[in-house]
Parts: sequence; structure tokens; C-alpha cells
Amino acid sequence: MKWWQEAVVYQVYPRSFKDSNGDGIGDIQGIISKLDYIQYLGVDVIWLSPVYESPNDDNGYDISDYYAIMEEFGTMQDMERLIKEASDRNIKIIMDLVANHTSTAHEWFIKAIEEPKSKYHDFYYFRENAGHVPNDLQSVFLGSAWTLNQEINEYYLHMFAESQADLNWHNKEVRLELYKMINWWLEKGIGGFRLDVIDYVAKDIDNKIITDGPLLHDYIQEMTSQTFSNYDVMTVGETWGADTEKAIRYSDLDGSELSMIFNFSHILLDQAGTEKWDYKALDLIDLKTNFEERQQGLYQKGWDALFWCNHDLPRIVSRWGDDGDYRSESAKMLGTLLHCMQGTPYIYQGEELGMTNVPFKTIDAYRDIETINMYNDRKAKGYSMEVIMDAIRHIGRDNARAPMQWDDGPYAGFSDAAPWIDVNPNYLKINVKNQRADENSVLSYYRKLIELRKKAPYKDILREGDFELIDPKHPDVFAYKREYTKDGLVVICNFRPYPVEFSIRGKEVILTNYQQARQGNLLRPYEAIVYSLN
Ligand code: TEU
Ligand code: CA
Repeated sequence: MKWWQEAVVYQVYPRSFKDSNGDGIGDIQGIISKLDYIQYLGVDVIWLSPVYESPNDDNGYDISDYYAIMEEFGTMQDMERLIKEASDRNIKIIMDLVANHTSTAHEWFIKAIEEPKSKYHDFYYFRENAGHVPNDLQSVFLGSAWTLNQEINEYYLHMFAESQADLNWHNKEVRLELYKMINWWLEKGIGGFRLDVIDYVAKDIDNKIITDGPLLHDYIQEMTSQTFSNYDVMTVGETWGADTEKAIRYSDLDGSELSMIFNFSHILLDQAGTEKWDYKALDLIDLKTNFEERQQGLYQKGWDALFWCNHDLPRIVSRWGDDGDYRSESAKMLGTLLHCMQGTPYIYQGEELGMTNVPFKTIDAYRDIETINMYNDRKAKGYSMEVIMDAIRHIGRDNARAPMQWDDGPYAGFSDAAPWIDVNPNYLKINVKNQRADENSVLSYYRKLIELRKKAPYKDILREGDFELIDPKHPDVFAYKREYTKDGLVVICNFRPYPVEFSIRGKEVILTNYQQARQGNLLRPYEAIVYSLN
């Protein structure tokens, strides 16, 4: 077993985690001030969303200098101190490698424009201006993926915002520059990387192949051999286009590619149309089938990243739990379901509190470029305001980006000044301070889940055990068992806000989200129980 197969990861979105200097924007010193809390959780790794220099069009996913820290977040000394202070607490820092694109404010892009005959011009995808866009490729953030640069009268490709120009990975010079930067950061003692949209980097744009370009695995293997494999680090790829078969290849246990990937196939189960804004209710059978296929498909062949949330996704308790009467029970149930499977669990900041989506009424409370583009696009297309705002409230990315809720003081203890984005009004009720004092809080429960992975005999079962659904066709209960040598666990989760008949149980209760043992064969609303198998 590798260290990252025994780890639990905590994702920090720096802009929204903790502000230390009263400008309403989270920063690195703020994160350092909360390392004791992160250590208290019991996690082993922090995935830090980008802190590099950036114009912030996409909150740091538009990098203008990989070797400098965004001024609002602090200094390189702060970053080095964070790595050290985390290491003193046996916590590794993995950084966010955004290498599919750079900001158009990056010196490479500036030189590509100022010196079109220089080597930098081929660092990006430029095409001549024949009076129209080169082809109909569309940006993830809506609109054409091509923008005409007036200075050189050429189009350039951006799969995301106009200010995020796609790097041409087919140019070996680009790859070598990226490997140099990766090694520069690895030499600073970071624990690895999360790789932003890594399945886009080998795109074949003239054949309009964006995801899974033919040379993708060649490039990943080359990158790994020239960087990651020379250090004892973990890597996790963001691959919206992955399924289990691809996941096995990316996470091949021979270490030739990545440690694991984020497979979003479960996240897509409640998407109704081609865009995420058109959603439908989740069918629990689909979720059970999805996880069964992944757990069994990857068993002893690869490794999975287990997640519900991240900085791009709505809060899971609002999405597939209940953020009303049964918020606490359903948040614990969802945590139980995920953390008892095989793989490396990821907790997004606030998920351990059962933080919910934000109830903002109008578009001016939102900050995310993806949301604002959708608002303008659908308004122009004649969608009603309530339909637009309902979709944003349901699945917009700012649901994850409202400030972390530390206490019931001003701005939830996130900042002394008005934050860059409003705090969720429910911070008075949902915050670290009151949950640390409550042994029955979501926070206290998540700490028990994390601890389960650390202590015998459960850690071996969770890490190495197999996976088998129990009563797969049950429409309301997600139950499975994990077996490893003579030990095993039975995990039973009621996905409904009402009692459900379910007679199966295990030997003794290891963990449950209700204080009193259940009577008879009924599972209470969102009841989760982890039993020993025998
Ligand atoms: O996300 C890639 C990506 O495709 C997501 O934007 C996703 O499609 C969308 O957010 C669904 O709501 C990564 C980063 O996680 C994201 O924050 C960046 O905006 C994007 O890449 C560009 O770097
Ligand atoms: Ca600040």
C-alpha cells in the first residue's frame, strides 16, 4: 500500500477558507492559522486550489506566473511556511496543476503576441483569421472556444474563459517548461498535485477531439517519468470524461501514470440535458450500479478518488441529502456511504459541517464566471428569471465558494471585513465552533469516519476489502459489504427522509448517525449504520 492509499484528503479553496488581513479575501496565512483545526479533523493531505499569480478571472485557474504567489493570497515565504507548518503536523500539501491553459497575462502568451515569429507562438493554438472562427468548438463557459487577437489578427483557442488560452502540449518545449515547473515545486517539498482538466491536454483541435486525445497517455507517462516518479508523491487527475476502464489506465498500480483520478460518472447521474443546468432527480439504483461497477472494476487493478464535493460542485447535503429537517442525519449518512468504500476519500471544506448551498436571490450575489455567463446566455435565450436562478441555486459553483463557517460571529469568523462573496445566512447555526462542542455534530461524526480508517481492524478492511452490494434492487437503501480475510463490514444507508423497512444487519454496530439503536427492522430517516460483519 502506498501512503496515499491510506490517506484522507481535505480540499481548501484559499479564497474562501480564512482571511487573515481583513481584506475580505481568504489567504495563505489564514490557512496556516487553521492548520490545528485541519489536524484535529485527522486528515493527512490538503489539496490546495491554485494560489499562483493570476488575474483571477476564474479564481486562480487562470495562471499568469507558476513561480509566484497571487498577491491577494500572500507571498512565496507564506507558501513555504504553509508547507513546513503542515509537515510539522504530518500533513502534506498537494497543489493544483493548471497546465491545460495559462492566463493570457502569462509572459508566454504576451510574447506569442508581441513576437509572433518567436518560439512562444507555438505554445498556444493560433489559427489565421479567414473571416470566421476556425471551427465550431465551444467553450465550457459557453460561446465559441476561439477569440480573435486583434494585434496579430489570429484566433486563439480557449476551452474556458477568453483569458484562459489553451497550451499546445504537442509542442515538446511546452511540456519541458511544465515539467521544469513541476519539479521546481516538488523540490519545495509538496506532496504532489491535483491535475486540472488533464484529459484535455492532448486535444486534436482540427479533428475537434478535446477529451482523450490520441497522445494523452503518452504525455501523461512522459510527464510522470520526468517528474512525479522521482518523488514519493501523489497525483490525482481531474477527468470529467473518465469511466472505470479509463480510470484503470490512469491509476495503473505500476505507477506509470497517476495515483488516481476524479471520475465524475456518479456526479453526472442527475444531469438531464447536455448542460449541467438541466437536472433531474437522482435514481438511487443508478448510484448503486455506478459505485458497484467502479469498486469492482478497480479492485486490485487501480485506485479511486472518493468524493461528493469540490469547488465546482454544489453541496452534497443539498444535492442528494436534505438541507432541511434532516440535514445532520443526511450529511452523516452521505459521509458514511463514501468513506466506507475502497479508495482515497476527499472532504471539501465545510462538507464536514454539513454546509449547504447558498440561498442567494439575485445574480449580483454571485461571482463565478461560469454562472454569470450562463445567466446572460439563458436570459438572452428567453428563460424565465426564476428558472435561471433556481438552476444557479441548485448547481452553481458558488454554492461551494461561500466563506467557510468558523463561528457565529461577524462574517462567520471568516473575515473582519465584508467577504468577496456573501456568507451563507445559516452560519449562525452551522459553524465549526458550535459543532466542535457537540459530540453528535456532523463534524464529530466525520472525525469518527476518518479515525475508522486509521485503526485496526477497520483500516485493513476499508483499504483492502472487496465490495459487494446488499439487496441491489432496493429502491431506498444503499447497502454494501466489505470483506477482507476473516473480517468485514456491513454498511447500510437509508436515502429517504422517512422510515424504510430493511431487516438485514451485521454483528455489532461500529458507527451510526442515530444515538439510540434502531428498533425492529425499520431504518429511520437517512439512518446510516456500519456493522461488523461477523
Ligand atoms: O474544471 C474543469 C471543468 O470542466 C469544470 O469547469 C466543470 O466542467 C464545470 O465547472 C462544471 O460545473 C477545472 C477547475 O476545477 C475549474 O474550477 C476551472 O474553472 C476549470 O477547470 C478551468 O481551469
Ligand atoms: Ca486576506
